[in-house]
Amino acid sequence: MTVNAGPEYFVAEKRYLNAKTMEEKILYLEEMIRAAPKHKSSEKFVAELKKRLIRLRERHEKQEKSRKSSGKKGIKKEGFQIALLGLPNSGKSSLLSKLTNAKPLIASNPFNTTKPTIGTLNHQGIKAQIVDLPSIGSDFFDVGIINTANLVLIVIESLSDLEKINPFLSKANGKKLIALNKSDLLNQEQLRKLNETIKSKKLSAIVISCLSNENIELLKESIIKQMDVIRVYTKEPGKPPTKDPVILPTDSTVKDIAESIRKGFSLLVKESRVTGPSSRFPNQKTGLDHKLKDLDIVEFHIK
Ligand SMILES: Nc1nc2c(ncn2[C@@H]2O[C@H](COP(=O)(O)OP(=O)(O)OP(=O)(O)O)[C@@H](O)[C@H]2O)c(=O)[nH]1
Ligand SMILES: [Mg+2]
Repeated sequence: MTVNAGPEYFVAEKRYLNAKTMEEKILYLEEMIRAAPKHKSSEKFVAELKKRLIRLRERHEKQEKSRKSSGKKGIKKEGFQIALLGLPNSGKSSLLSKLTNAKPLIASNPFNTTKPTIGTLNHQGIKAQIVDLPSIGSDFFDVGIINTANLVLIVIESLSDLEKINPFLSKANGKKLIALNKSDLLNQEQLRKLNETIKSKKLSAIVISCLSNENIELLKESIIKQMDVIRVYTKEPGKPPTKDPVILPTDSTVKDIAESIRKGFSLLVKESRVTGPSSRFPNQKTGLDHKLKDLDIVEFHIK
């Protein structure tokens, strides 16, 4: 610089030249403009700096726009959507790899995930889309999917993490479930206390470990419970039940499952027998209006 400037200007300029991100560049350029001499002879110089600032801001805005749209691009909501929310390193990507077929990047350094990554949970025929998100605090974190997901799975290492996470849930429309990860790092006493606190605070939380697999199956079951669907098997007399269940909304009836086999099928039913959580005893004879429960088996005798 040819004009006389004070030391503040040079400090800002040095920071500007060493800035690693666009945000930092903008910040220090603003400081340079503030600290630049205000006399007549430097007018042209200051005008140049301001022009540079405008160009930087424009470039930054463009970058932000494309970053945000690329973050969401490819994330099409398919059926029931679950979003993973948490602080850096809590184990979201590890959990995605445990619950789905996805192979995300997992590493011991934080902020490894830089874009939403999808996997499909397929638990006994019930499917859900799971989206692993960049951690809170990441440049790439975007709250959009958290707000619209059917279920936010909050992945934490300690209950105290919830304080930092709660502000990001203020507009979340879906249900919430907490996965308290890394239980393998706790001793018996710590585990006992943790479970006690969860119980006394009535938190919807499950203590899991992606390392030892503790409670991963239980977590899957809890997710399914949040989906408000039931799995019902059908069978023909004298034959074993179907391998894959029929997925129905909760509160579905024997008539609903009959109709799901084939439209009009319920009219052909002479007798239906239910074995499972909704029956008082195995092979209970029921009417078409009998309300089914998850994991029931329905046997149809037709006319
Ligand atoms: N001991 C232990 N370590 C775990 C467990 N789950 C994950 N980790 C480790 O924690 C680190 C972070 O795991 P990630 O799954 O990458 O965490 P993340 O939440 O996706 O983190 P970022 O996306 O990088 O912010 C890795 O070193 C994992 O191996 C667990 O249950 N127990
Ligand atoms: Mg990750």
